[in-house]
Order: sequence, then structure tokens, then C-alpha cells
Amino acid sequence: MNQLIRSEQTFTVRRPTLINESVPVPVVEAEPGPFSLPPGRVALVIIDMQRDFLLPGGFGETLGNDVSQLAVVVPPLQRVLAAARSAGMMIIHTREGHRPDLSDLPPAKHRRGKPSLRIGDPGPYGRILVRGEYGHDIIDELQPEPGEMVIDKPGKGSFYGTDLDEILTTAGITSLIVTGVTTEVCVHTTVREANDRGYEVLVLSDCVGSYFPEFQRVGLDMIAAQGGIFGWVADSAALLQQLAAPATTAA
Ligand code: TIU
Repeated sequence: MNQLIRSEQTFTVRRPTLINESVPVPVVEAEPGPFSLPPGRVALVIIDMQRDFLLPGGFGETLGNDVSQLAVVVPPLQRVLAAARSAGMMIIHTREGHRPDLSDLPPAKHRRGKPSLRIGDPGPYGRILVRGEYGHDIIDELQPEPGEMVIDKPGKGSFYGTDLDEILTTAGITSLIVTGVTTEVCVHTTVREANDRGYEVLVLSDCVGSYFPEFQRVGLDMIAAQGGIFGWVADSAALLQQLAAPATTAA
């Protein structure tokens, strides 16, 4: 049979439509246009704010990066996290890392780059990017609270090799506010995965960070270009304005 037949496969789109909501929906001023926050359908996703990426001596630094570039993200992200908690929003934290036996670490990923320490090697914060180690966990400032979801992911994207899609679908989530590090790697991969799965995605420009200023700028531009090819971009002030606004209810 012609292999092209595969293109006729059908998929079930499980995301409910946002049109014809009867309740007023807060809207964030964003690029390339307004981003809706349908009540109860929005989750905050905080990607890989782990010690190994942010603290000196961790995996990020072993890759040759200046980790101080990421520290600027922490204060605005703390404010967004606090506001999302107050608003009762679903909160998802992710962590990139691997099983202690490294059985979920593809050799290609293990070999990649020229780090002075590789994934699984002992580092200053325990074994690099290994689950259960101090360095693999989230920085003190953004530690999850009880009831918040923590997704351990083996890849750069948050959907690959995880049950994130099932969790979001079950909770009725249609829209994601994405934050974390790094803009051009795990944030971008997650945004693209989410976009292909039918989620509406808003990226907060001052709550995502890159080791490279030019990647930060271009990475954000790429998301909102072409009419929002992967999603929307706004700064945290635009979101906080809406989360702080008094709730409007249908008369
Ligand atoms: N190296 C780099 O920029 N990022 C990663 O390896 N992982 C994440 O982005 N989390």
C-alpha cells in the first residue's frame, strides 16, 4: 500500500472550543493579538527551573554557559506563581532528568556537546540531571506547593515521554501560560508540542530565560511571528493586570 495513505490518518481533537463561552473571559494584551484566559481552563507551566540549570557548577554551566543569565527570570516568575496560586490556577512544574540507571537516557543525548561533566556524572549538587538528586530539583524560590503537579521529563519537550497531555485534558485545560528555561530549548520544544496538540499558548517574555541574549530575542519573535505561528507573547505585567482584576461575572 502506498505509504502516503498515512497522511489520511484521522486524529481526535479533544480540546473543547473556546467560542460561545457565556462567562466574560479576561484577555491579556499580547503579540500578535489578545490572549484569552477562559476561567478554569488555563494552566501555568513552569519549565525546568532546576538547580542544575540555574546554579553555578550545574549542568548548564558544564555546557559552557553563563548561568547568571537565567537568574533574572526568578523574581517575575515568583510574582506570576503567587498570582496564579491566588487565582486558583492549575500549576505544573517540570524537571528535565533521568532515572538513576540512565536507562531512559538515549546515547545520542548522553554524548551530545562537550560538557566537562555529562548527565549522570557526580557534580557539586549530586549526579547531574538525575532524578532524586539535589541539583535535579527545583530552586528554593519556586518550590512546588502540595497539590501542584510535577512532571519529570526525559526530553526537552514537556509532552514527550510524559503524561502531561492526559493530565491537562482530564482537567479540561485548553490554554497554557508557559514560563521557565531555556527559551530556545525546553520552552520552545514544549510550546511547539503544545501547539500541535491544540493548546493555546502564551509565553511570558520576562519569565523565560536563555543563556544567550540573541536566542532570547529571536526565540520569542519566532513564537509570535506569522500571526502567532506557535502562540502568543506578553510580559508578566500584562498577565498580572488581568489576574489581579476583580472577577467579572455574568449579570
Ligand atoms: N541547554 C539548554 O539550553 N537547555 C537544556 O538543556 N534544557 C532546558 O532547556 N531545560
